[in-house]
Amino acid sequence: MHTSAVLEESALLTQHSFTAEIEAGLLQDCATISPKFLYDALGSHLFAAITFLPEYYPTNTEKSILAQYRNQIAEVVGKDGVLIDLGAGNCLKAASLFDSLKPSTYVAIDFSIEYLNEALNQLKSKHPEIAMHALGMDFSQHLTLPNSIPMQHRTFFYPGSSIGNFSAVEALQLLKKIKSQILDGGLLIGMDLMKPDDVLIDAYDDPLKVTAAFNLNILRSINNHLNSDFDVSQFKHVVTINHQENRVELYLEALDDVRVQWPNNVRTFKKGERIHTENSHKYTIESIKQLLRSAGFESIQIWTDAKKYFAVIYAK
Ligand code: AVI
Repeated sequence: MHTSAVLEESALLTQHSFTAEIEAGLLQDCATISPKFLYDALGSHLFAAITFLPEYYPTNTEKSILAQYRNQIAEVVGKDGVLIDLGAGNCLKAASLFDSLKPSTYVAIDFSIEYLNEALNQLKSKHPEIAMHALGMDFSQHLTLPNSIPMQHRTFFYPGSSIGNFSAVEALQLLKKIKSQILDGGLLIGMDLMKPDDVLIDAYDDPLKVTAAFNLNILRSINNHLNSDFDVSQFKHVVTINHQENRVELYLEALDDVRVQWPNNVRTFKKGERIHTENSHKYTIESIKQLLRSAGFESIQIWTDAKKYFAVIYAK
């Protein structure tokens, strides 16, 4: 079969499995939508906007930790390696490490390939000395890198506490998968720490309502995948803190009785009924160590900020 036909067929299979996954989530008593569907082209731009909000402390705090400890980090990571950016988005975080880590190869992986290509094209012209590859991949399902990417000196970069958007079981599985792809390299990961509720609420329900737009946009993303007729104006963004599970939870709540249909199916939501769209887990230094050790990492180095809001970890 011709390569483009193979790609088209695999895109169709992926679309088919997405449709099944979305339908199953919507038809549950407590409807859920996987947070990966937040990141369509607009959603990726909205998330990038969130990272500029003063209330959204993770990005700036992580940035300041990476800057403050850049020499120590460069020492443990080493130079001339392969930097593999999981959930690369606009690639800006990884790019900020290029000067100190001097990677020979940069592999940017993200769910949204269109957005990734846009970002990477700009970066290529600025850093012609680095071989760059963009991979559109749901790495939570499969983390298989092309054979052309060397096994030696790999550093997986997983910033922003994106690991926190997975359940404990999924996070452990993903970390084990990453560990299995590392020979002599390591994992540089950002993880968000537990903190007072008001700081979390401000960060996830910001006054400019950018996070609300980001969350509501998932319904348009679902309309595109499922051919459904969600109307974003019939839902509102809701944030709660689950202290038992140490996480922020995002929902979309029906403002009235709502009927949503798509080919061969229908779901009604009573006024006040919620769709669960995201969990964002928060950690302690101890829970970080435990999680990474369970995934098989033996050496764990942790850097935090003065307020202990966020942690950057290098694990081998
Ligand atoms: C990508 N991820 C780590 C973000 C978070 O903080 O959990 C997603 C996000 N959701 C709302 N605001 C940001």
